[in-house]
Amino acid sequence: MKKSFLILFSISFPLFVALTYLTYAVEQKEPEQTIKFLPTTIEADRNYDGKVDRREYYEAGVITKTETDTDFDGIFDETVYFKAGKPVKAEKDTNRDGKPDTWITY
Ligand SMILES: [Ca+2]
Ligand SMILES: [Ca+2]
Repeated sequence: MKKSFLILFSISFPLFVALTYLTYAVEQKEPEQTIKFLPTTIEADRNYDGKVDRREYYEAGVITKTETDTDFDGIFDETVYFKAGKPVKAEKDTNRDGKPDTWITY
């Protein structure tokens, strides 16, 4: 009786230790990290003519600036600046001379 107990113990104890370790190892596994891809620039062709007419710039996922070709002539004529994701200032070229002539402060 004593011998069989010893044999049973010598088999079961290492098994118990191994299972305990495996359980611990599984519980200690790092949680899956969410991989985020944050854009730095987004370009858009809003009138589907094959030319980019809007660019949005981001830092750490927060918009910082937009450039827009509002009349689709191939020249960007409006720039909006953002702070903490909100527009703070805009410049527009309304007379098509390539220079801003209208400024908006939000
Ligand atoms: Ca376009
Ligand atoms: Ca334009």
